[in-house]
Amino acid sequence: MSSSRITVTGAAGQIGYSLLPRIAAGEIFGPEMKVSLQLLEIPPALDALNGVAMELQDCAFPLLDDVMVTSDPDEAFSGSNLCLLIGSKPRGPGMERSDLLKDNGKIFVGQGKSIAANAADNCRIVVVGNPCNTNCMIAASQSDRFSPERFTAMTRLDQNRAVAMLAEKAGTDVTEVSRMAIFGNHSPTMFPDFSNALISNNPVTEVISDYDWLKNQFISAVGRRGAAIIKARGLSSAASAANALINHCQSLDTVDGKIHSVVVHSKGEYGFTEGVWAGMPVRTVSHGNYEIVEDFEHGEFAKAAIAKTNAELVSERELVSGFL
Ligand code: NAX
Repeated sequence: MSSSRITVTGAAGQIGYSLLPRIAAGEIFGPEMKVSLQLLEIPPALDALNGVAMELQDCAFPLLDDVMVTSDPDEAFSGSNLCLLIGSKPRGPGMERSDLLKDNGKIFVGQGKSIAANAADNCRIVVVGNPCNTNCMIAASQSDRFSPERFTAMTRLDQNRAVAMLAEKAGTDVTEVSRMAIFGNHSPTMFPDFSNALISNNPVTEVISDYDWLKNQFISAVGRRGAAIIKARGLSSAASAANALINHCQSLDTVDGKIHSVVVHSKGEYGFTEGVWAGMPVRTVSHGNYEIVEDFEHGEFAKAAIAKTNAELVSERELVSGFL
Protein backbone atom coordinates (compact mmCIF):
# COMPACT_ATOMS: atom_id res chain seq x y z
CA MET A 1 0.00 0.00 0.00
CA SER A 2 1.40 3.45 -0.86
CA SER A 3 1.88 6.13 1.76
CA SER A 4 1.48 9.89 1.91
CA ARG A 5 3.15 12.41 4.19
CA ILE A 6 0.88 15.12 5.51
CA THR A 7 2.24 18.09 7.44
CA VAL A 8 -0.11 19.91 9.81
CA THR A 9 1.02 23.17 11.41
CA GLY A 10 -0.60 24.46 14.59
CA ALA A 11 -1.40 20.81 15.22
CA ALA A 12 -2.00 21.23 18.98
CA GLY A 13 -4.71 23.81 18.34
CA GLN A 14 -8.47 23.37 18.28
CA ILE A 15 -8.79 22.63 14.58
CA GLY A 16 -5.88 20.20 14.78
CA TYR A 17 -7.61 18.24 17.52
CA SER A 18 -10.73 17.74 15.38
CA LEU A 19 -8.78 17.18 12.18
CA LEU A 20 -6.00 14.74 12.98
CA PRO A 21 -8.12 11.67 13.86
CA ARG A 22 -10.06 12.12 10.64
CA ILE A 23 -6.91 12.29 8.53
CA ALA A 24 -5.48 9.28 10.36
CA ALA A 25 -8.70 7.39 9.65
CA GLY A 26 -8.06 7.92 5.92
CA GLU A 27 -10.67 10.57 5.19
CA ILE A 28 -8.47 12.63 2.85
CA PHE A 29 -6.84 10.04 0.60
CA GLY A 30 -9.13 7.08 1.19
CA PRO A 31 -8.66 3.51 2.48
CA GLU A 32 -5.89 2.56 0.03
CA MET A 33 -3.34 5.10 1.25
CA LYS A 34 -1.35 4.98 4.48
CA VAL A 35 -0.53 8.33 6.07
CA SER A 36 2.42 9.67 8.01
CA LEU A 37 1.64 12.77 10.03
CA GLN A 38 4.34 15.44 10.47
CA LEU A 39 3.07 17.80 13.13
CA LEU A 40 4.52 21.27 13.68
CA GLU A 41 4.03 23.46 16.72
CA ILE A 42 5.82 26.28 18.50
CA PRO A 43 7.94 25.04 21.45
CA PRO A 44 5.47 26.03 24.24
CA ALA A 45 2.81 23.82 22.64
CA LEU A 46 4.97 20.72 22.17
CA ASP A 47 3.86 19.05 25.41
CA ALA A 48 0.23 19.41 24.41
CA LEU A 49 1.06 18.12 20.93
CA ASN A 50 2.80 15.07 22.39
CA GLY A 51 -0.46 14.36 24.21
CA VAL A 52 -2.37 14.54 20.91
CA ALA A 53 0.17 12.17 19.34
CA MET A 54 -0.39 9.72 22.23
CA GLU A 55 -4.13 9.84 21.60
CA LEU A 56 -3.59 9.15 17.91
CA GLN A 57 -1.49 6.14 18.85
CA ASP A 58 -4.24 4.98 21.21
CA CYS A 59 -6.74 4.98 18.35
CA ALA A 60 -4.71 2.23 16.62
CA PHE A 61 -5.67 3.56 13.20
CA PRO A 62 -4.80 0.89 10.61
CA LEU A 63 -3.79 3.51 8.02
CA LEU A 64 -1.57 5.57 10.34
CA ASP A 65 2.06 4.76 9.64
CA ASP A 66 3.86 7.23 11.79
CA VAL A 67 3.50 10.48 13.77
CA MET A 68 6.30 13.05 14.00
CA VAL A 69 6.11 15.89 16.52
CA THR A 70 8.48 18.81 16.00
CA SER A 71 9.01 22.55 16.30
CA ASP A 72 11.45 22.58 13.37
CA PRO A 73 9.70 23.57 10.12
CA ASP A 74 12.40 21.92 7.96
CA GLU A 75 11.74 18.59 9.66
CA ALA A 76 7.97 19.04 9.49
CA PHE A 77 7.93 19.80 5.75
CA SER A 78 10.54 17.19 4.82
CA GLY A 79 9.22 15.06 1.94
CA SER A 80 5.69 16.32 2.55
CA ASN A 81 3.01 15.61 -0.08
CA LEU A 82 0.37 17.81 1.51
CA CYS A 83 0.98 20.77 3.84
CA LEU A 84 -1.99 22.02 5.86
CA LEU A 85 -0.98 25.40 7.28
CA ILE A 86 -3.33 25.98 10.20
CA GLY A 87 -1.02 27.48 12.84
CA SER A 88 -1.08 31.23 13.15
CA LYS A 89 -1.12 33.87 15.79
CA PRO A 90 -4.58 34.91 17.01
CA ARG A 91 -5.58 38.56 17.12
CA GLY A 92 -4.90 39.79 20.64
CA PRO A 93 -6.79 42.49 22.57
CA GLY A 94 -6.24 45.94 21.08
CA MET A 95 -4.28 44.48 18.16
CA GLU A 96 -4.80 46.20 14.82
CA ARG A 97 -5.57 44.08 11.75
CA SER A 98 -2.40 45.46 10.17
CA ASP A 99 -0.32 44.12 13.11
CA LEU A 100 -2.01 40.72 12.75
CA LEU A 101 -1.20 40.67 9.04
CA LYS A 102 2.44 41.53 9.68
CA ASP A 103 2.93 39.11 12.61
CA ASN A 104 1.40 36.24 10.69
CA GLY A 105 3.18 37.28 7.51
CA LYS A 106 6.50 36.44 9.16
CA ILE A 107 5.28 32.90 9.94
CA PHE A 108 4.23 32.31 6.33
CA VAL A 109 7.49 33.71 4.92
CA GLY A 110 9.45 31.17 6.99
CA GLN A 111 7.12 28.28 6.24
CA GLY A 112 6.94 29.13 2.51
CA LYS A 113 10.74 29.04 2.27
CA SER A 114 10.93 25.81 4.25
CA ILE A 115 8.30 24.14 2.04
CA ALA A 116 10.23 25.18 -1.08
CA ALA A 117 13.41 23.68 0.36
CA ASN A 118 12.05 20.47 1.86
CA ALA A 119 8.68 19.27 0.53
CA ALA A 120 8.12 16.51 -2.04
CA ASP A 121 7.91 17.42 -5.74
CA ASN A 122 4.16 16.75 -5.89
CA CYS A 123 3.42 18.81 -2.76
CA ARG A 124 0.22 20.82 -2.44
CA ILE A 125 -0.30 23.48 0.20
CA VAL A 126 -3.56 24.57 1.84
CA VAL A 127 -3.68 27.62 4.11
CA VAL A 128 -6.28 27.86 6.87
CA GLY A 129 -4.57 30.20 9.37
CA ASN A 130 -5.99 33.68 9.11
CA PRO A 131 -5.91 35.99 7.28
CA CYS A 132 -5.77 32.94 5.03
CA ASN A 133 -5.92 34.56 1.57
CA THR A 134 -3.02 36.87 2.28
CA ASN A 135 -1.03 34.27 4.23
CA CYS A 136 -1.38 31.96 1.23
CA MET A 137 -0.10 34.68 -1.11
CA ILE A 138 2.90 35.24 1.19
CA ALA A 139 3.76 31.53 1.42
CA ALA A 140 3.47 31.12 -2.36
CA SER A 141 5.70 34.13 -2.99
CA GLN A 142 8.61 32.42 -1.20
CA SER A 143 8.74 29.57 -3.66
CA ASP A 144 10.02 29.43 -7.22
CA ARG A 145 9.87 25.65 -7.00
CA PHE A 146 6.09 25.30 -6.74
CA SER A 147 3.68 27.15 -9.04
CA PRO A 148 1.13 29.50 -7.42
CA GLU A 149 -1.63 27.04 -8.38
CA ARG A 150 -0.27 24.58 -5.81
CA PHE A 151 -1.11 27.05 -3.04
CA THR A 152 -4.79 27.30 -2.09
CA ALA A 153 -6.60 28.67 0.95
CA MET A 154 -9.89 27.68 2.50
CA THR A 155 -13.32 29.15 1.85
CA ARG A 156 -14.98 25.74 2.04
CA LEU A 157 -16.33 26.42 5.52
CA ASP A 158 -18.08 29.51 4.15
CA GLN A 159 -19.44 27.45 1.25
CA ASN A 160 -20.74 24.78 3.63
CA ARG A 161 -22.35 27.41 5.83
CA ALA A 162 -24.02 29.02 2.81
CA VAL A 163 -25.28 25.67 1.52
CA ALA A 164 -26.75 24.78 4.91
CA MET A 165 -28.49 28.15 5.24
CA LEU A 166 -30.00 28.01 1.73
CA ALA A 167 -31.21 24.45 2.29
CA GLU A 168 -32.81 25.42 5.58
CA LYS A 169 -34.54 28.46 4.07
CA ALA A 170 -35.84 26.42 1.12
CA GLY A 171 -36.87 23.53 3.38
CA THR A 172 -34.79 21.07 1.41
CA ASP A 173 -31.79 18.83 1.80
CA VAL A 174 -28.22 20.20 1.62
CA THR A 175 -27.48 17.77 -1.21
CA GLU A 176 -29.95 19.70 -3.41
CA VAL A 177 -27.79 22.86 -3.34
CA SER A 178 -25.10 23.20 -6.02
CA ARG A 179 -22.90 25.86 -7.70
CA MET A 180 -22.60 27.71 -4.37
CA ALA A 181 -19.38 29.69 -4.63
CA ILE A 182 -17.72 32.11 -2.25
CA PHE A 183 -15.97 34.99 -3.96
CA GLY A 184 -13.11 37.01 -2.49
CA ASN A 185 -11.64 37.23 0.96
CA HIS A 186 -12.31 34.88 3.88
CA SER A 187 -13.57 37.84 5.92
CA PRO A 188 -16.91 39.59 6.34
CA THR A 189 -16.43 41.19 2.87
CA MET A 190 -16.72 37.78 1.17
CA PHE A 191 -19.48 37.42 -1.42
CA PRO A 192 -21.49 34.18 -1.11
CA ASP A 193 -22.86 34.14 -4.64
CA PHE A 194 -26.50 33.11 -4.33
CA SER A 195 -27.20 34.47 -7.83
CA ASN A 196 -25.49 31.52 -9.57
CA ALA A 197 -26.37 28.85 -7.03
CA LEU A 198 -28.97 26.19 -7.75
CA ILE A 199 -31.47 24.32 -5.59
CA SER A 200 -32.66 21.09 -7.19
CA ASN A 201 -31.16 22.47 -10.43
CA ASN A 202 -33.32 25.61 -10.34
CA PRO A 203 -31.90 29.10 -9.68
CA VAL A 204 -31.91 29.90 -5.96
CA THR A 205 -33.63 33.19 -6.79
CA GLU A 206 -36.60 31.22 -8.20
CA VAL A 207 -36.81 28.79 -5.28
CA ILE A 208 -36.35 31.46 -2.60
CA SER A 209 -38.48 34.39 -3.67
CA ASP A 210 -37.41 36.58 -0.73
CA TYR A 211 -34.71 38.52 -2.60
CA ASP A 212 -34.27 40.91 0.30
CA TRP A 213 -33.35 37.97 2.58
CA LEU A 214 -30.80 36.70 0.03
CA LYS A 215 -29.23 40.12 -0.52
CA ASN A 216 -29.07 41.17 3.11
CA GLN A 217 -29.59 38.60 5.87
CA PHE A 218 -28.11 35.63 4.00
CA ILE A 219 -24.90 37.38 2.92
CA SER A 220 -24.41 38.94 6.32
CA ALA A 221 -25.14 35.68 8.18
CA VAL A 222 -22.57 33.72 6.15
CA GLY A 223 -19.92 36.40 6.61
CA ARG A 224 -20.59 36.72 10.33
CA ARG A 225 -21.16 33.06 11.18
CA GLY A 226 -17.68 32.71 12.63
CA ALA A 227 -18.32 35.60 15.03
CA ALA A 228 -21.71 34.10 16.00
CA ILE A 229 -19.99 30.83 16.90
CA ILE A 230 -17.38 32.60 19.01
CA LYS A 231 -20.19 34.42 20.83
CA ALA A 232 -22.07 31.20 21.52
CA ARG A 233 -19.19 28.84 22.24
CA GLY A 234 -16.57 31.20 23.60
CA LEU A 235 -14.22 29.60 21.07
CA SER A 236 -13.94 29.82 17.31
CA SER A 237 -15.23 27.16 14.88
CA ALA A 238 -13.10 24.04 15.09
CA ALA A 239 -15.02 20.86 14.20
CA SER A 240 -16.71 22.55 11.25
CA ALA A 241 -13.41 24.08 10.13
CA ALA A 242 -11.68 20.69 10.29
CA ASN A 243 -14.59 19.16 8.37
CA ALA A 244 -14.35 21.87 5.71
CA LEU A 245 -10.62 21.30 5.34
CA ILE A 246 -11.23 17.58 4.77
CA ASN A 247 -13.89 18.52 2.18
CA HIS A 248 -11.47 20.99 0.51
CA CYS A 249 -8.79 18.31 0.15
CA GLN A 250 -11.24 15.58 -0.90
CA SER A 251 -12.78 17.81 -3.58
CA LEU A 252 -9.35 18.73 -5.01
CA ASP A 253 -8.67 15.01 -5.25
CA THR A 254 -11.97 13.99 -6.84
CA VAL A 255 -12.81 14.44 -10.52
CA ASP A 256 -16.61 14.55 -10.37
CA GLY A 257 -17.42 17.73 -12.30
CA LYS A 258 -18.73 19.43 -9.16
CA ILE A 259 -18.01 23.09 -8.46
CA HIS A 260 -16.39 23.92 -5.14
CA SER A 261 -15.05 27.11 -3.55
CA VAL A 262 -11.33 27.53 -3.21
CA VAL A 263 -9.10 30.54 -2.61
CA VAL A 264 -6.82 30.58 -5.65
CA HIS A 265 -4.24 32.74 -7.38
CA SER A 266 -6.01 35.36 -9.45
CA LYS A 267 -5.01 36.00 -13.03
CA GLY A 268 -7.77 38.61 -13.33
CA GLU A 269 -10.82 36.31 -13.43
CA TYR A 270 -14.11 37.94 -12.38
CA GLY A 271 -12.38 41.33 -12.07
CA PHE A 272 -10.06 40.29 -9.22
CA THR A 273 -6.71 42.03 -9.29
CA GLU A 274 -3.99 39.87 -10.76
CA GLY A 275 -1.75 38.28 -8.15
CA VAL A 276 -4.09 38.36 -5.14
CA TRP A 277 -5.51 35.10 -3.77
CA ALA A 278 -9.31 35.19 -4.04
CA GLY A 279 -12.14 32.75 -3.42
CA MET A 280 -13.58 31.53 -6.72
CA PRO A 281 -15.50 28.55 -8.08
CA VAL A 282 -13.23 25.75 -9.28
CA ARG A 283 -13.65 22.31 -10.81
CA THR A 284 -11.13 19.52 -10.29
CA VAL A 285 -9.73 18.27 -13.59
CA SER A 286 -7.30 15.61 -12.41
CA HIS A 287 -5.80 14.41 -9.12
CA GLY A 288 -4.87 17.64 -7.29
CA ASN A 289 -5.36 19.89 -10.32
CA TYR A 290 -8.23 22.26 -10.89
CA GLU A 291 -9.51 24.91 -13.28
CA ILE A 292 -11.28 28.11 -12.35
CA VAL A 293 -14.89 27.96 -13.54
CA GLU A 294 -15.42 31.17 -15.48
CA ASP A 295 -19.05 30.99 -16.61
CA PHE A 296 -20.69 32.54 -13.55
CA GLU A 297 -22.68 35.61 -14.59
CA HIS A 298 -22.89 38.65 -12.37
CA GLY A 299 -25.25 41.62 -12.27
CA GLU A 300 -24.48 45.02 -10.79
CA PHE A 301 -25.06 43.89 -7.18
CA ALA A 302 -22.63 40.97 -7.46
CA LYS A 303 -20.04 43.04 -9.32
CA ALA A 304 -20.10 45.69 -6.60
CA ALA A 305 -19.73 43.02 -3.89
CA ILE A 306 -16.77 41.46 -5.70
CA ALA A 307 -15.14 44.89 -6.17
CA LYS A 308 -15.46 45.51 -2.42
CA THR A 309 -13.86 42.24 -1.34
CA ASN A 310 -11.18 42.66 -4.01
CA ALA A 311 -10.34 46.12 -2.63
CA GLU A 312 -9.78 44.54 0.79
CA LEU A 313 -7.48 41.89 -0.69
CA VAL A 314 -5.48 44.59 -2.47
CA SER A 315 -5.18 46.62 0.72
CA GLU A 316 -3.98 43.53 2.62
CA ARG A 317 -1.40 42.94 -0.10
CA GLU A 318 -0.16 46.51 0.31
CA LEU A 319 0.20 46.03 4.06
CA VAL A 320 2.42 42.96 3.63
CA SER A 321 4.26 44.10 0.49
CA GLY A 322 7.57 43.94 2.38
CA PHE A 323 7.22 40.14 2.62
CA LEU A 324 6.50 39.42 -1.04
P1 NAX B 1 -5.73 27.66 17.97
O1 NAX B 1 -5.26 28.95 18.58
O2 NAX B 1 -6.50 26.70 18.79
O3 NAX B 1 -4.48 26.88 17.38
C1 NAX B 1 -3.49 27.51 16.64
C2 NAX B 1 -2.20 26.77 16.91
O4 NAX B 1 -1.20 27.31 16.06
C3 NAX B 1 -1.72 26.94 18.35
O5 NAX B 1 -1.57 25.66 18.95
C4 NAX B 1 -0.38 27.66 18.19
O6 NAX B 1 0.57 27.24 19.14
C5 NAX B 1 0.01 27.26 16.78
N1 NAX B 1 0.98 28.14 16.15
C6 NAX B 1 1.13 29.48 16.28
N2 NAX B 1 2.19 29.91 15.59
C7 NAX B 1 2.72 28.82 14.98
C8 NAX B 1 3.84 28.62 14.15
N3 NAX B 1 4.63 29.62 13.79
N4 NAX B 1 4.11 27.36 13.71
C9 NAX B 1 3.33 26.33 14.09
N5 NAX B 1 2.27 26.45 14.90
C10 NAX B 1 1.96 27.68 15.34
O7 NAX B 1 -6.52 28.09 16.66
P2 NAX B 1 -7.53 27.23 15.78
O8 NAX B 1 -8.90 27.40 16.32
O9 NAX B 1 -7.00 25.86 15.59
O10 NAX B 1 -7.48 28.06 14.42
C11 NAX B 1 -6.30 28.09 13.65
C12 NAX B 1 -6.39 29.14 12.56
O11 NAX B 1 -7.47 28.86 11.68
C13 NAX B 1 -6.66 30.56 13.08
O12 NAX B 1 -5.82 31.48 12.39
C14 NAX B 1 -8.10 30.80 12.71
O13 NAX B 1 -8.39 32.16 12.56
C15 NAX B 1 -8.16 30.06 11.39
N6 NAX B 1 -9.49 29.71 10.90
C16 NAX B 1 -9.68 29.76 9.57
C17 NAX B 1 -10.88 29.38 8.99
C18 NAX B 1 -11.07 29.42 7.51
O14 NAX B 1 -12.19 29.16 7.09
N7 NAX B 1 -10.07 29.73 6.69
C19 NAX B 1 -12.02 28.94 9.82
C20 NAX B 1 -11.62 28.49 11.18
C21 NAX B 1 -10.53 29.29 11.82
O15 NAX B 1 -11.09 30.44 12.36
